[in-house]
Amino acid sequence: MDDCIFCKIIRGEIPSVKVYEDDDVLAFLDISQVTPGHTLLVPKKHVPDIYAYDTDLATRVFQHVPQIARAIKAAFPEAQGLNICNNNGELAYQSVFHSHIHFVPRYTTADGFS
Ligand code: DGP
Repeated sequence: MDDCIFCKIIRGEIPSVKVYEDDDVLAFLDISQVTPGHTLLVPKKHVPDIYAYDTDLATRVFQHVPQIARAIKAAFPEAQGLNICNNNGELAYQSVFHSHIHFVPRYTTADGFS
């Protein structure tokens, strides 16, 4: 997809901070860090949302979820929780229509948690 921002990141046309990469997926830091370590996992194949996955692609992408979670936990040991989510559709707050999985580490703070 020529004008897809995540396809441009995958092609290296836009810089990103890479967390993991193989033939099927790329994980990189979200530009809008909800908390430190906020990471996105994307398939290299352009699919707009979860409805476009076949079983093979789902396996190739989602098999990496525990591995990325462990990498974030190791890199941000002060995080005491981790949200993993996948937004589908504008009503569900999807803003980039190249499917992606969010990993948002959670921290205790003086005020409570972030
Ligand atoms: P969502 O709202 O679920 O579609 O999340 C899209 C995320 O993509 C959002 O948290 C910000 C992130 N994002 C958008 N553009 C860029 C970019 O150019 N680089 C990086 N690293 N992240 C981006």
